[in-house]
Amino acid sequence: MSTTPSPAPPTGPTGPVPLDGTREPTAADLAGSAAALAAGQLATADGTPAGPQRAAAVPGPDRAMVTAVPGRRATVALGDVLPVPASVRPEPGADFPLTVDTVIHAEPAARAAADRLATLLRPATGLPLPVAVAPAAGAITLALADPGLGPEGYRLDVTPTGVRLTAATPAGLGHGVQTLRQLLPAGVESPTPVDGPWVLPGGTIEDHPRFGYRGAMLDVARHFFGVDEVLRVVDHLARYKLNHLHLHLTDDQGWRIAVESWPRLTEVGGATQVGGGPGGWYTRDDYRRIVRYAAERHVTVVPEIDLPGHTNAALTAYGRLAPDGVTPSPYTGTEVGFSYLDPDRELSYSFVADVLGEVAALTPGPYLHIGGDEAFKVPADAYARFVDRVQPIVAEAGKTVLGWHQIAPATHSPGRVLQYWGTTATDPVVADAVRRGARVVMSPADRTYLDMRYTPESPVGHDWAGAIDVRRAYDWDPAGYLDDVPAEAVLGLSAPLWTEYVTSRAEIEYMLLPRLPALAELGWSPRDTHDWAAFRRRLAAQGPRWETAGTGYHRSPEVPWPVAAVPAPRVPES
Ligand code: TNX
Repeated sequence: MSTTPSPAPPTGPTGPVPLDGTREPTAADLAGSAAALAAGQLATADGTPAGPQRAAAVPGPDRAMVTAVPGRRATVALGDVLPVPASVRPEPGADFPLTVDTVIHAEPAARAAADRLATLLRPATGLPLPVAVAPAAGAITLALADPGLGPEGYRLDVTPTGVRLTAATPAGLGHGVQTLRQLLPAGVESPTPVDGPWVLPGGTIEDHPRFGYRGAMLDVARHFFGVDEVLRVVDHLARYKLNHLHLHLTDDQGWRIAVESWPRLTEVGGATQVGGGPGGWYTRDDYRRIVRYAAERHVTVVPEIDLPGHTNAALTAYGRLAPDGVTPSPYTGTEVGFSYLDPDRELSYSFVADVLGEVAALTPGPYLHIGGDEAFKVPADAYARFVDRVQPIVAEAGKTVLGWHQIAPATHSPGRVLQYWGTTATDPVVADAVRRGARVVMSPADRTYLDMRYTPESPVGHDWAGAIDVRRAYDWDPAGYLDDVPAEAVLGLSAPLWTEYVTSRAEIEYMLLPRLPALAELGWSPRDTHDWAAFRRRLAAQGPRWETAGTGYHRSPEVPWPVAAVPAPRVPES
């Protein structure tokens, strides 16, 4: 696949956009928003202040300032959650108001989820919301108790006398916490206290995901993004109940993960990026931090070491790995398909074993992604031999193979998963691999590629798979996309964000939002809830949430966004 250079961004009025949400951002706006984030002026998606202020204290309780207003009704309908829950039974009149006296009650096993809920709700509500082990009247209770909704499911009961969230696992509780957050008005995203009303709508939600694999990919190789940027992406995933973060850690332009046995990979191979900037890489501790932060939010990190192509950065670090033995120059362009590890040399395999062994040891999740795309210089038989040797190395490292669907022709290895990024509904080679036991994660480029422009006029992005606005991202079925691949073989979907032309946190968010929630809903919600008219209305309600949190997004004309109404700061009562 060749890549198309990004045209110059359109010129236009500049100003404090996209945060006022009234027009599409220009490239300059996106840069300005990035600067604000760097200065710690905006908030992270999970509601805590960004950047240097991330660790700042949650506002303390101030009883004089916070009063329950009797008779106030919930302002969000029980079903207005994204992704839409599997089952919603509203109970009008059974709303639950949060007050200064509201306690979050959690047994020790549910404590982490309770703390997360309190952390999400305290800044905007200004309520103390203490987390207690002892049961309390009128509490929000979180309990690990199996409601029979599967490993990620949860049940939420909201009554006037208390709220109860139950799930069989901490992940289920985590998803329920995200639902609770969305049932409060948009102001809940504010990093500082604002007016509510902080009232949860009455009724019962029973919810569980359609697919077990719901992911997004961030390419940190073409442009490098630091740990804080990655954590913020995790926040966006968790909010919409996505559970896998695929990190594209290596490519021609950069090697981004420290490998102790081959230290020059990062020292030399991590030193630049597209456009010639300084690049960067994750130390082992950086990577552990990402993995831990993601795990706390029930997101599994899937590391990708792209092999045998997309390896120029590795070859610049260790010229002896280069097929012709000649150390190549660092690459800062956007072409693909020119570099490769030699499938006919033993050194290639000891290198791969060292790297995959170290990355596996740092990764608690089950998958190692071995890439496999666009190895244009490697003949098909040599390529298949290479994959046949690398797959067992992954198994020896205790992991399951994930790879781009180009690895399909290779021998089946137990559990292996193909990530389909094609744009055609028919792929006999993939269908054959599935018959031999492979399963599939769907990433069709014309639906899920978050690096594609929304429209030809978008200021950022590729266009080789066409423009993808929200409806195009939403209106398809992951289980029905590929002919001759049965629904049972489809583990789910993942949305890749390649970053040849994405250079900042603001640009990441502009590309993610609002397509990420569209894809998240495809991954989570039952097929029979699929309804563009209802979806676009629920999606529209996310706009004020992003604006309140200081998160930029594409104001797609396909979505009936409300007129921007960022809540005013609360005026303390005298
Ligand atoms: C194809 S999708 C690629 C990447 C590019 C992307 C740009 C895939 C497995 N390979 O190398 O970054 O297109 O959209």
